[in-house]
Amino acid sequence: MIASDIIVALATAPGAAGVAVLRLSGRGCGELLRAHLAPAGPLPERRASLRDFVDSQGQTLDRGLVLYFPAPHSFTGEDVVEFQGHGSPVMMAILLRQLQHSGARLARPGEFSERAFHHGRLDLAQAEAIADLIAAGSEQAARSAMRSLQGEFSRRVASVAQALTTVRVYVEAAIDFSDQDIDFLHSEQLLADLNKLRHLLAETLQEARQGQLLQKGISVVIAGHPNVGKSSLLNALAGDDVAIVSEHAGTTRDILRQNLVLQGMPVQVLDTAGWRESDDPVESEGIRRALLAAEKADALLYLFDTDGDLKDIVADLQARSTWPLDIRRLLLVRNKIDRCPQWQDSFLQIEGQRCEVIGISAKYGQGIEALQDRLAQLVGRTPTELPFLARQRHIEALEQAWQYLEAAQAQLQQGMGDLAAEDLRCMQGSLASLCGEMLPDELLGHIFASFCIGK
Ligand SMILES: Nc1nc2c(ncn2[C@@H]2O[C@H](COP(=O)(O)OP(=O)(O)O)[C@@H](O)[C@H]2O)c(=O)[nH]1
Ligand SMILES: [Mg+2]
Repeated sequence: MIASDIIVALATAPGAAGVAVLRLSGRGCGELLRAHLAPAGPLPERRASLRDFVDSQGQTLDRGLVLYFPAPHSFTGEDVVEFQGHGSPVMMAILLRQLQHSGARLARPGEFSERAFHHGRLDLAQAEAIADLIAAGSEQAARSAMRSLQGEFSRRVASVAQALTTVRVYVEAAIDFSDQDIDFLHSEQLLADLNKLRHLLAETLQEARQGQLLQKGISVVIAGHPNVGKSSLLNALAGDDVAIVSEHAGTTRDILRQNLVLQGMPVQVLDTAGWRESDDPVESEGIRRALLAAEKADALLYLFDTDGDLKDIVADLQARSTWPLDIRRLLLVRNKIDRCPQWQDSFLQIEGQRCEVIGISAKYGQGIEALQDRLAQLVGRTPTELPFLARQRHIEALEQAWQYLEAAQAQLQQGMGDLAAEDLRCMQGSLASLCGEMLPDELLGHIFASFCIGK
C-alpha cells in the first residue's frame, strides 16, 4: 500500500506563530510547489532558498524559505518539500488552498509517518515514538520517546527475536533427528539458549512497563472521611493552593483534578468528597462520584486522622467501598501526625497481604516526599535509568510472546517438540508485530490515524 499522490499539510501547530511550515510529500511535489514560487528557478537540493509564494496573477502572498529533499533521502522516503512562511493562520489557509488547486491532497493524520514506514525509513515502533515524543507529558517521557525513535526499543526486540531464532533452529533440528537416540530436546545447550531468551524477554517487558508508566501516567485518588485533610494533601502534592481547605465537613463536593509529574510519570491526582451519610443531594452525588473514582484509580490513598485501631479503619474502608478492595493499589495514610509526635510508619496484613501505613502532615508538609516515593513504588515505578517509551500495544505483544514461550517450555518438558516448535513460531509473530511486520493494513491505518496532522 504505497501511495504516490502528493499530500500537503501544515507541519506546525495551528494558530498565530513566528513561523509556519507547509510540508508536501510525493513524487513531483517539488515541481508542484515551484509552480507557485518566484523566482521560478530550480530548487536547490537540501539547501534553503528564499522565495515568494505568488498567486495566479503573480502577486506575492508570502515570502519564506523553501527546502527540497528529493527521494529517497527524506523523512518519508519520497520527494519532500517544505515552505517555511510567516505563522499567519489566514495566509497559511490561502497557500494550502492554492496547493490543493494544483493537485495536492490534504494529508490524513499521521500520513507522513505512515509513508515513512511503508518506505522503510522507520519501523512501526519508531513511528509510534514520534507521536509519543510530541505528546510527551514529562521530560523523562520525552527523552524515553527519543530513545525509542532512535531505534533503542526496536534493537531490543531484534535481540530477543535473534535469541528466539537460535532456539527455533535447534528445536526444528531436534524434531528432524527425533528418531536418533540422543535427546536433543533436553540438552544443556537448548536449556542455556532458552534461559537466555527468557532473560532477554523478561528484561524487555520490564523496561517496556516502565516506559508505559511514563507514557500514559497514572491516576491517584485521595479518599477518606470528611475533614481528614484530603484537600490539604492535594495542595501539598501540587505545591499550590488548588483546593479549598476548611474545618467545615463536606466542603469538597465535585472532584478536583490536578496534573503533576512524579518521578517522570504524569500523574493526575483527584481530590474527592469525604465519605459519610448525607441528606444533601449535591453532597450525596459527590460521594457517589468519589466512590466511583476510587474504584477506577491506579492508586488509592485512603486518608484518616484518628488514633483508632487500624483494623477498624480498614473495616470501615471495606464497608464503605462498593467494590472489592485491591491491596496492591492501596496506601493507608495517617494525616495530622504533627499532633501525635510518637507516630511511626507501619504496615498491616489485609487478606494476607502487606499494606503500608504512612504518616504525613499535609498541613506542615511532613512525610510528603516519602509518600510520593511509596506511591511510585506502588504503581511499579522503579527509579532505574531511562526506559524506552512503550504503548499498551507493545506490552500486549510482549506479554503474548511471554505466554508462547511459557507454553513452548512446557511442551519441551513433555518432549513434545512439534508443539513447542509451533508455539515458538507464534512467539516470533508476536515479536514481529512490534515493529510493524505482518500487521494487517487496517490495524496499521488505525495506529497512524491516532497521530496528528502534518506528522
Ligand atoms: N493539624 C493539622 N491539621 C490539618 C492537617 N491537614 C489538614 N488539617 C486541617 O483539617 C481540616 C480539614 O482539612 P481539609 O483538607 O479541608 O480536609 P478534607 O475535608 O478531607 O478535604 C482543616 O481545618 C485543615 O486545616 C494536618 O496535617 N495537620
Ligand atoms: Mg476537601
